[in-house]
Amino acid sequence: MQLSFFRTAFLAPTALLCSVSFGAADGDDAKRAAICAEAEERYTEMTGAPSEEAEGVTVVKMYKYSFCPAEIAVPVGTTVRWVNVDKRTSHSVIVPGEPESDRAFPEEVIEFTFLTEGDQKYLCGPHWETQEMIGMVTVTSK
Ligand SMILES: [Cu+2]
Repeated sequence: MQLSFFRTAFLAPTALLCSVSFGAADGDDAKRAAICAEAEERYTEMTGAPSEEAEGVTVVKMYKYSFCPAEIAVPVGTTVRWVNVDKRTSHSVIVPGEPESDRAFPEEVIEFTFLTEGDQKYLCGPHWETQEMIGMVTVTSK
Protein backbone atom coordinates (compact mmCIF):
# COMPACT_ATOMS: atom_id res chain seq x y z
CA MET A 1 0.00 0.00 0.00
CA GLN A 2 2.68 2.41 1.00
CA LEU A 3 5.31 3.33 -1.51
CA SER A 4 8.35 5.17 -0.39
CA PHE A 5 9.76 8.31 -1.86
CA PHE A 6 12.80 8.13 -3.97
CA ARG A 7 14.98 10.67 -5.58
CA THR A 8 16.66 10.05 -8.87
CA ALA A 9 18.94 11.90 -11.15
CA PHE A 10 16.86 13.68 -13.70
CA LEU A 11 16.10 11.77 -16.87
CA ALA A 12 14.66 13.54 -19.85
CA PRO A 13 11.25 12.13 -20.67
CA THR A 14 10.60 10.73 -24.08
CA ALA A 15 8.28 12.51 -26.45
CA LEU A 16 5.47 10.05 -25.82
CA LEU A 17 2.26 11.69 -24.78
CA CYS A 18 0.32 10.58 -21.79
CA SER A 19 -3.00 11.72 -20.50
CA VAL A 20 -2.93 13.96 -17.48
CA SER A 21 -5.59 16.06 -15.90
CA PHE A 22 -4.87 19.21 -14.00
CA GLY A 23 -7.14 20.83 -11.48
CA ALA A 24 -7.63 24.54 -11.23
CA ALA A 25 -4.36 26.36 -10.78
CA ASP A 26 -3.93 28.87 -8.03
CA GLY A 27 -5.08 31.56 -10.43
CA ASP A 28 -5.81 34.32 -7.93
CA ASP A 29 -2.15 34.96 -7.44
CA ALA A 30 -0.61 36.72 -10.43
CA LYS A 31 2.85 36.50 -8.98
CA ARG A 32 2.67 32.74 -8.59
CA ALA A 33 1.22 32.46 -12.10
CA ALA A 34 4.23 34.32 -13.47
CA ILE A 35 6.56 32.10 -11.44
CA CYS A 36 4.87 29.01 -12.82
CA ALA A 37 5.13 30.25 -16.42
CA GLU A 38 8.85 30.71 -15.86
CA ALA A 39 9.10 27.31 -14.20
CA GLU A 40 7.59 25.65 -17.26
CA GLU A 41 10.06 27.48 -19.51
CA ARG A 42 12.93 26.24 -17.37
CA TYR A 43 11.52 22.70 -17.36
CA THR A 44 11.24 22.69 -21.14
CA GLU A 45 14.80 23.99 -21.52
CA MET A 46 16.02 21.36 -19.09
CA THR A 47 14.26 18.38 -20.63
CA GLY A 48 13.57 19.39 -24.22
CA ALA A 49 9.82 18.83 -23.91
CA PRO A 50 6.89 20.41 -22.06
CA SER A 51 5.93 18.92 -18.70
CA GLU A 52 2.62 17.65 -20.10
CA GLU A 53 4.61 15.23 -22.25
CA ALA A 54 6.37 13.44 -19.40
CA GLU A 55 5.78 9.73 -19.83
CA GLY A 56 3.68 7.88 -17.26
CA VAL A 57 3.78 10.58 -14.59
CA THR A 58 2.19 13.91 -13.77
CA VAL A 59 4.83 16.61 -13.40
CA VAL A 60 4.81 19.36 -10.80
CA LYS A 61 7.67 21.86 -10.97
CA MET A 62 9.31 23.25 -7.84
CA TYR A 63 10.51 26.80 -8.40
CA LYS A 64 10.93 29.96 -6.37
CA TYR A 65 9.14 28.48 -3.33
CA SER A 66 6.14 27.41 -5.39
CA PHE A 67 4.68 24.15 -6.61
CA CYS A 68 3.60 24.53 -10.24
CA PRO A 69 0.79 23.90 -10.67
CA ALA A 70 -0.10 24.30 -7.01
CA GLU A 71 -3.19 22.12 -7.41
CA ILE A 72 -3.63 19.04 -9.54
CA ALA A 73 -6.26 16.33 -9.86
CA VAL A 74 -5.12 12.83 -10.80
CA PRO A 75 -6.66 9.34 -10.88
CA VAL A 76 -5.72 6.99 -8.05
CA GLY A 77 -2.49 5.14 -8.80
CA THR A 78 -0.90 8.15 -10.48
CA THR A 79 2.74 8.88 -9.85
CA VAL A 80 3.51 12.54 -9.36
CA ARG A 81 7.02 13.66 -10.28
CA TRP A 82 8.15 16.86 -8.61
CA VAL A 83 11.00 18.39 -10.59
CA ASN A 84 13.28 21.01 -9.07
CA VAL A 85 13.83 23.62 -11.78
CA ASP A 86 15.45 26.13 -9.41
CA LYS A 87 19.05 27.17 -9.85
CA ARG A 88 20.23 26.78 -6.24
CA THR A 89 17.46 25.98 -3.80
CA SER A 90 16.64 22.44 -2.71
CA HIS A 91 13.12 21.32 -1.85
CA SER A 92 11.39 18.32 -0.32
CA VAL A 93 7.89 16.89 -0.34
CA ILE A 94 5.86 15.82 2.69
CA VAL A 95 2.70 13.92 1.80
CA PRO A 96 0.23 13.37 4.69
CA GLY A 97 1.10 10.23 6.63
CA GLU A 98 4.44 9.77 4.92
CA PRO A 99 7.96 10.64 6.00
CA GLU A 100 9.56 13.67 4.41
CA SER A 101 11.30 12.91 1.13
CA ASP A 102 14.99 13.46 0.61
CA ARG A 103 15.88 16.91 -0.62
CA ALA A 104 15.75 17.36 -4.35
CA PHE A 105 18.52 19.62 -5.54
CA PRO A 106 18.32 21.53 -8.85
CA GLU A 107 17.50 19.20 -11.74
CA GLU A 108 16.65 16.35 -9.37
CA VAL A 109 13.22 14.85 -8.91
CA ILE A 110 11.02 13.33 -6.21
CA GLU A 111 8.32 10.83 -7.10
CA PHE A 112 5.36 9.51 -5.14
CA THR A 113 2.47 7.29 -6.19
CA PHE A 114 -0.91 8.29 -4.76
CA LEU A 115 -2.92 5.21 -3.77
CA THR A 116 -5.52 6.89 -1.55
CA GLU A 117 -8.43 8.88 -2.93
CA GLY A 118 -9.21 12.35 -1.67
CA ASP A 119 -7.63 15.76 -1.27
CA GLN A 120 -4.07 15.55 -0.06
CA LYS A 121 -2.36 18.74 0.89
CA TYR A 122 1.40 18.37 0.78
CA LEU A 123 4.27 20.53 1.92
CA CYS A 124 7.84 21.44 1.09
CA GLY A 125 9.68 20.70 4.37
CA PRO A 126 12.03 23.68 4.40
CA HIS A 127 9.64 26.23 2.87
CA TRP A 128 6.03 25.55 3.73
CA GLU A 129 6.03 27.61 6.88
CA THR A 130 8.10 30.60 5.78
CA GLN A 131 7.18 30.73 2.09
CA GLU A 132 3.82 28.94 2.05
CA MET A 133 5.24 26.36 -0.32
CA ILE A 134 2.19 24.10 -0.18
CA GLY A 135 0.47 22.06 -2.86
CA MET A 136 -2.68 20.01 -3.27
CA VAL A 137 -3.29 16.73 -5.04
CA THR A 138 -6.88 15.66 -5.48
CA VAL A 139 -6.82 11.92 -6.07
CA THR A 140 -9.94 10.74 -7.90
CA SER A 141 -11.29 7.24 -8.52
CA LYS A 142 -10.30 5.73 -11.85
CU1 LIG B 1 10.81 24.26 -1.07
